[in-house]
Amino acid sequence: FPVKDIPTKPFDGQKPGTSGLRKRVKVFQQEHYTENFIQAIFDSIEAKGATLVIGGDGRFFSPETVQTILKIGSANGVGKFIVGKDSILSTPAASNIIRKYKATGGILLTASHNPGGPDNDFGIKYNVSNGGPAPENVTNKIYEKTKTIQSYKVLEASPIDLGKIGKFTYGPAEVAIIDSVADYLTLLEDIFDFPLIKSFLDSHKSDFRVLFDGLHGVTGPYARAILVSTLGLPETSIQNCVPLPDFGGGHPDPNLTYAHTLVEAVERDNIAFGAASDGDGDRNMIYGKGAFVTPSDSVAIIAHWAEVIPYFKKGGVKGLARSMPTSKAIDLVAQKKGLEYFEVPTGWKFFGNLMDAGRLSICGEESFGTGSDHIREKDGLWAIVAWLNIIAAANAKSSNKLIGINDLLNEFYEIYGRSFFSRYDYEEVPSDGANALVAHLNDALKSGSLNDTVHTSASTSTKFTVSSLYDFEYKDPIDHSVSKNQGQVITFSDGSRVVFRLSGTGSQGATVRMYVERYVPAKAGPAELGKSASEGLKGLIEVALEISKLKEFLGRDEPTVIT
Ligand code: VG1
Ligand code: CO
Repeated sequence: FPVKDIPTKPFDGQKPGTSGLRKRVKVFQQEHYTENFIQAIFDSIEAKGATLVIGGDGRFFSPETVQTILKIGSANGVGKFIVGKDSILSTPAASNIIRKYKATGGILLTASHNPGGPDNDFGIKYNVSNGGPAPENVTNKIYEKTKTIQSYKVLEASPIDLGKIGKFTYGPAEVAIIDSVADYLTLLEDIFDFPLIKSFLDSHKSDFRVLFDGLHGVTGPYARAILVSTLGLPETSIQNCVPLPDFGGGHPDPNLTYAHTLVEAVERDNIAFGAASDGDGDRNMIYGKGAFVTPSDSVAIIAHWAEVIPYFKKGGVKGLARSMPTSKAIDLVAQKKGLEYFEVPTGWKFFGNLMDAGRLSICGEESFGTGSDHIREKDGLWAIVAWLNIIAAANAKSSNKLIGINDLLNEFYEIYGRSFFSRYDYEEVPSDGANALVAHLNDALKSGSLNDTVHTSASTSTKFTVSSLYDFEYKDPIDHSVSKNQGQVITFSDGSRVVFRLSGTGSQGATVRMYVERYVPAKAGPAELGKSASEGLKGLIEVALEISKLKEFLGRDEPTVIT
């Protein structure tokens, strides 16, 4: 088979971030840019005879990139490609397929929740054989290769029709185009109590209506198969469920700001259970009429109720975990249940080793990411069906009044207390300002100048005393690898906490994230526990902004997004 060596030169900045390489589409469209990065992946793995899964969120530039991967991959000796029809595989579905068919790894074409289309973002991410994002030793290797690349290999073959399911030959390789949804549906049916959920939904057609919003990302076909075809909900229970290459011009991020199509419909139509997912299907938001579930609470509540989910009932819950900035609600569940629990850096790749070692079952991130060891990615629809399963089970236990989202939240707070949590994002700020903010906090860390200082909130008069300031560092308990500089943490004597971190998924400028958490014990009572997050955190946020001098450094009065 004719293989050509194409000469090229390295591009700067092909360093994978929190979740792969993400740049503007225009950057990927430069001659050799995408090819270089793909060759660097093949230079970093055992490509000869490999089986590779390919799919993504269907965003603009995906079909072209699938063909590029087929050409370069087969020239590098890949034996088999398993490709989602029309280049579509949600991130969790891809993780499942890598595991189920024992593939060497997978290449996911996604920039997740970032907007798509010719003027927006594209991304390429490599996942390893456990189905999870490549760990840092692999992504560092890929990056090193991109710095010295001199040529890439291509096989001259005509493009494959990605719209036809079946097995095809492609030079020396085999290409299997598969149904994007079928394996994932089977997976969820094995995990959850679908008959229980269905009978609950059937008997509450008018007082427990469901609405899922795909935000025109990849999850539309998955949600239709699960909610409509399997659980028997009406067509009207899903919206924006046709995947579009530009997500209909929207920002496919399931939070109160960007998922406004869901929020509005839920409020207008009195929907008891609303949910949304992001572009590539790994994030989720649970939002019913008058009820918003903070992701940090969501994972903790799923852990609290785990026994009603057949998968955990059968296999048990081995351990719990969260990313560092995520609130500590799940820690309290672990303590109560006597389970091991972990705090890892931001990004799903850090959970994989713990799961593979049989020490972690349920975990989550504050950034609308929830999941378990059924795969090695966070899983939006898994979390949504988990909530339906829990609500159905809670209602099966009590025959009196309908139990909804808010009842589960309140019950949880009464048992464990409440961790008020919020995140402020300052997007695309000048890198200089962001670096100066980090340096300012580092100075305080080194000199100890903030230790024991007392700060009073002007509006609430609450006093906060700094108890420590540190830079989060993680040593993986399994492979002992160390990840440094994962965020600066300020703790206060009342147990409150503020974290500052630079985003690793942006495609332009710098994005600063400020995370605030304040714990209120159960004994504080319903009035205190039932406050809104912004009320509960008002004083702490003022103090955090003052201590960090964030507004001065970033030149921004208000964050771009509050979640
Ligand atoms: C963000 C989130 C992080 C998440 C990551 C990937 O990263 O904060 O929690 O794991 O996105 O999610 P960062 O570095 O920008 O803070 V996804 O849905 O983009 O795969
Ligand atoms: Co995502």
